[in-house]
Formats: sequence, structure tokens, C-alpha cells
Amino acid sequence: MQEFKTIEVTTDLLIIGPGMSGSGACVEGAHWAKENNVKITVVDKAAMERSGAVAMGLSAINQYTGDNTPIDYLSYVRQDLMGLCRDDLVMDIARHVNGTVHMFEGFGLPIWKDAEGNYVHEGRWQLMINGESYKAIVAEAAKNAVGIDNIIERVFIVQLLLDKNDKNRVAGAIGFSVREPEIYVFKFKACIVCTGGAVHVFRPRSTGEGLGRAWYPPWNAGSTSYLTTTAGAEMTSQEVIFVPARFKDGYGPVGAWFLLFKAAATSATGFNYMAEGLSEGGELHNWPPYGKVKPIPTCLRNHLMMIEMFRKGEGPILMHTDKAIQAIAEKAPDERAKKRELKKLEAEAWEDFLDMTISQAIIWAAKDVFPEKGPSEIMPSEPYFIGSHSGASGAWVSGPEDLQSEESKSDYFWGYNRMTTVKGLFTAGDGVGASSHKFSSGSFTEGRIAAKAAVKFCVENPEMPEIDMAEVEKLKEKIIAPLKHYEEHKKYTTLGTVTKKYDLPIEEVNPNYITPKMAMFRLNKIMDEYVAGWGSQYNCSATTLNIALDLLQLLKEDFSKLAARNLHELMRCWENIHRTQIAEAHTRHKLFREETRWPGYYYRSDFPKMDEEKWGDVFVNSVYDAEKDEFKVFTKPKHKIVDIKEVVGM
Ligand code: SFD
Ligand code: AMP
Repeated sequence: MQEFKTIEVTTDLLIIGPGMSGSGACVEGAHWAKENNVKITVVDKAAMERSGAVAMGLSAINQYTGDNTPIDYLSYVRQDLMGLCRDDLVMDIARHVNGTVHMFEGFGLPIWKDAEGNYVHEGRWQLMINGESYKAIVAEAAKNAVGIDNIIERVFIVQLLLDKNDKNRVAGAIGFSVREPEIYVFKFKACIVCTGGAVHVFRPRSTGEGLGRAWYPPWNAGSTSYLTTTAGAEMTSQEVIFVPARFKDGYGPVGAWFLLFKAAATSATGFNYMAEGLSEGGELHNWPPYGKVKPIPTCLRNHLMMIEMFRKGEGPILMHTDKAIQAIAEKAPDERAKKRELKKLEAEAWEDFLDMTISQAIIWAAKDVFPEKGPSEIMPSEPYFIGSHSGASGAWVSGPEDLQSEESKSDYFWGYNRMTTVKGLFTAGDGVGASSHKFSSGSFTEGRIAAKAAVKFCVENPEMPEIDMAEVEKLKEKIIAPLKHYEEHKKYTTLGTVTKKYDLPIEEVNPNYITPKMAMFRLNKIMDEYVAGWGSQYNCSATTLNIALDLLQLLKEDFSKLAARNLHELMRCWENIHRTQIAEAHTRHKLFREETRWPGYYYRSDFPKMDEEKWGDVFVNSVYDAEKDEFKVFTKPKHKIVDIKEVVGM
């Protein structure tokens, strides 16, 4: 095995994961850092130009408030989350997000404009963009702001290090290069962990040749959750995953079809489940008050679809792209204009996918789908952790002081905006819980907010914390253990890890070790079958959740047998350890909240209804004790900082 070199980097503020929120942190942080003589360093497991969820590009900016007020946005988010969000955090982003979008335009991002030069809206909050190069454009600005010499790419951060003299203060981070045999040890005063959400915790619907295809990018593997929880940060809403409704197999987005093209989705028998659900006596009336609001909350839209597919057996669900395109074209004044309009709509439909989900365009092409000629299937996908979209998992952070009420201040504010309960440890984007619907623009905005506060923290806490070097030595051994384990045991079998059976590559079973791929399959199976994945039609109960907790414990024990053939597989090993942390937190939160609040995301079959009295006013929070390997799960109050009437328009 190669010898590993140790590289030490000392800085003031470390930005871990320059995706959308991390790029926002770079742009804003660089400004305040220069004024205050603070040094910023950035580290990414990938190449910043195309890292994170926006790597493939996006076709819309989903948060732009325009002339709406932050309270308008809050009312939308609170309803979509079935009543549970942090009002202060949501409004804080909403009041700054327009500035971010204008900044993006300044960076060179093409935003669609109409004949009068106004932005083209997809829906009330969403703007259409030509976004194939969205991340590259934003990353270029971020790189220029912090300076190329301060950016370290291809280094996977494994764990945070705490101050030797204060276990509630962060002091460093440790990771390894995925290209060279190098361990990186960072020492700093503060850090912003913005390493995204988590994919492949639940079994994906894709199998065989499509395996690995998922809605969420395969490279975000729960690191934000692992890094913050294992440092002792309080987490919130880990039970609130997101199940995106997507075009079948390619996971193409539906937003543009529903909002821009005004398409309807129906069951195979033509039942317009959303319209019917809202009508007098419809299913949505069983979920007051959120079932009666517009837009219908994301989970309830899923719920209605699931009733058709799984309870009534009237799937597949069809998105009537053809009818929508025809209906828009019909409005043209004459036949020639209609033809022109049809061509334009057809191009827009393809671009929607080509800008962000290229594989869906490939599937359409491969299956001879013409969106203007016939409908396409949509499906609820597997669950993901993405607190910045329509899920809510993440850390419990301090909010802005000026947006607190008398009651909220003691629970929601402790000094620095977006700092977790661990001193000097900040987060943003998917990292912050109970404040969803920030998407790309809101995540960038939140990164800006966090960076400004983190620089302030560095200025006001100028002493350098001390890391425990003995612990670092132990961690170095632990980090590379899977490489050693492979070397020690590889000769037990003769074929390496991959062999062929019936002409298919299969992973060889070596009784001494577990490969990262097999570890992931094992995690996926546990989560799918016992924690409400698609295989169990999103159902779970205390019984199944407890089985999952036992199996997760066994899986964690077997992680000492993980084997990696190279640095890439070493990263895959650590990704699975990160994933399993969020899997366990999620399972414990689901078990604790004895109700079904987000039908369409998951169902507690033993508590099939929403229980407003017991659970309507509380978040489920948790703290993990890494030394004891124990979770403490408890509730935190929801404060309505603003009283708003439910029911808003689209
Ligand atoms: O509509 C480590 N999102 C959309 N937002 C929009 O505004 N419009 C859309 O059109 C969107 N669509 C969409 C979206 C997401 C996805 C997955 C798809 C489609 C398919 C949401 C946004 O993308 C999302 O809100 C933000 O990107 C969240 O930002 P952030 O910063 O929380 O995460 P990131 O951008 O993924 O960045 C993560 C970074 O961390 C790095 N990283 N680095 C070091 N060590 C480790 N251990 C690390 N682990 C991860 C990553 O490399 C990356 O740099 S729509 O279809 O839904
Ligand atoms: P999606 O493509 O599903 O990620 O959606 C993009 C944006 O449109 C997000 O803000 C969604 O919440 C929103 N959206 C998608 N479908 C609908 C719908 N049927 N009604 C209201 N909003 C929607």
C-alpha cells in the first residue's frame, strides 16, 4: 500500500463544499474577509466548476420573490411543509433572494425574457433560464472572489475536529485526496459545512443498466448531516425527506409542465386526481387545513397520485404534454402562428430536460416519445434528503435577530446567523433544516448570509482553537483502514472483487470484507423495506422502524470490514458511512413523530392521520453523542412569528 503524506492547512474560515450555497459563501465571504483581514479557504470533493446538485445545469430558478413580500413567501413555504417551518429563516432568505438572482444575471446567466424585457415566470416564484452552464457560471464568480490559490479540489472531508479545550467548538477538519495518497488536516476558527443532501440512502427505482441513475446527483452522500451531527450539532426535521414526482425512469422535472405549460396529470383511466382531490368531498379535505390550500402542498400532490397508483391500481399516471401544448398553440391568431408556436413549445419542452436532466431527453428519444403527440408517464421516486427543496432535514441553526418575536428569541437565536449549536460551525442550503423551498437561488443566498456571519465570528473570536493531534493520528489510521483491509485479504479469493456470472459482472464475495457497493445495497434494502421506501409503497410503522434500527446497527458494526481497492473506492466507503448516519437519524425521527404529517412522502401505518394537537406545533430535533453512539430525540416548539391566513394563489 502507498505511503500517505499529511498536508496541513491553516486558515480562518473553511468553506466545505462549494456547491450553490458554498459559492454564495465564497462571493459574500470574500467581500467581508477582505475588509477584516480574514483568510478564506475552500475545499471540494469534486471540481468546483461542475460540483453539487447543479452540476448538470437547471432549467429554472425556483425562488424569486419579485414584488411579493417575504411574508407571502413564508405563507407558501409553511403551507407546503404542512405547517412546520422556521419563519425567521424562510423570511430571511426571501428578503435577500432577488438580489442574488440579479447577481446571477450579472455573472452572465441567461434568464428568459418576454417581448417587454420582463423575466418569464414558470410559476409565481419560479423563473425560466437557459441553465445548462448555471453551476459553471456561478462557480466562476465564486472562484474569482476567493482566488484560485485558496481553493482545494478533489479532497473529501471525512470528519470535523473539535477544540481540545472546548468540545462545543469546532477547530478543524480532516479528509483525504481522492487522487493522491494524501491526508488533509485543516485548522481554522470557523467553517461553513455546505456539502449538500443525500442520495442512495433509499433504494433507487433504477436497476440493472440504469443503476445509479437517480433524481438527486450521486455525489452528494449525506456529508453535511454526518459532519454536523458527529460534531454534536443539534439537528431538526430529519424525518422530512422529499419524494419528487418525476417523469418515469429519467427523473425529468415536472414543474415546467404543471406551471408553465399548464398540463394536467391523470390516472390511466383519465381521473384528474388533483382537481378532484380539491373539489367538494375530495381526498384533500381529509388533511385540514393544508389540504385545502393552493398550491396543493407537494406531499399531498404525491399522496393523490399514490392513491391512484397503489390503492386503486389505476396507474400509470400520465402527464398530458400533448394536450397542454395544443391548448397553448390554439390561442395563436392564425394557422401559421399556430405552427410557429408549436415548434417553439416543442423546443422548450426538450430544453427543459436538456438543461438539467439530459437522461430524460435520451429516454424520450430512445422510446420515440413526441411530447406534442402523446402523454408521458410520471412516478413518485425514491426518497431523498434535500432540505433546500421540498424536504426539510438539516441542522437547527441560529436565525437573524431582527426577525424574532418575544417568544421565538430564546429558541431561535444564539448570536450568529446560521451557526449551529456548535460554536464556529455554520451551515447553509441543504444543511439548514425546517426552511425549505430555497432551491438554487435561496441556497446561494443562505450561503451569503452564513459567510457574513462566519467572518464576523472569526473577527470576534480571534484566538485559534487547538486540535487534538493524538486524535488526528487515530483518525488518519481510521480513514485509510479500508485500503489496508483490502490489501490484507484480497488474496483469499483469486479473481479480485469483480467477476462474471452468466455474462454479467457481479461482485465476488470475499468473507473477509464488504465492498462499498455491497454496503450501499445493504443500506438501500434496509431503508426501502423497513423505513418507507418505494418498495414498501412508502409505508412504515414502529415495528418496521425498530427492525431497521437493529439492522442498521449490524451494518455499522460491519463497516470495520469495508474494503477499498483504490482512492476512489475509499471515497465510496466513506460516503456509505456518511449515508448511514443520516439513515439512522431519519429512522429515529420517523419513529419519534407518531403521526402521518406528510402523506405522499411517507405513511406511519400505525398512526395514519395528522395529529395537530400533539404534533402540529413542534419540530422533532436530535443530538448525537459520537462517543456513546447514542441519539437523544426531543421536540422544539414552532413559533409563528407572523400570523398568516392559509390559502394563497399559485
Ligand atoms: O426544479 C463535498 N434544485 C433546483 N433549484 C432551482 O432553483 N431550480 C431547479 O430547476 C431545481 N431543480 C433541481 C434541483 C436539485 C436537483 C438535484 C435536481 C433538480 C435534479 C435544487 C438546487 O439544486 C439545490 O437547492 C441546491 O443545489 C442546494 O445547494 P447546496 O449548496 O446545499 O448543495 P450543492 O449545490 O449540491 O453542493 C454541495 C457541494 O458539496 C460538495 N461535497 N465536499 C467535500 N467533502 C465532502 N464530503 C463533500 N460532499 C459533498 C459537492 O461536491 C458540492 O460542491 S428542480 O428540478 O427540482
Ligand atoms: P419540480 O420541477 O417538480 O422540481 O418543480 C419546480 C417548482 O415548481 C418547485 O418550486 C415546485 O414546488 C413547483 N411545482 C411543481 N409542480 C407544481 C404544481 N403542480 N403546483 C404547484 N407548484 C408546483
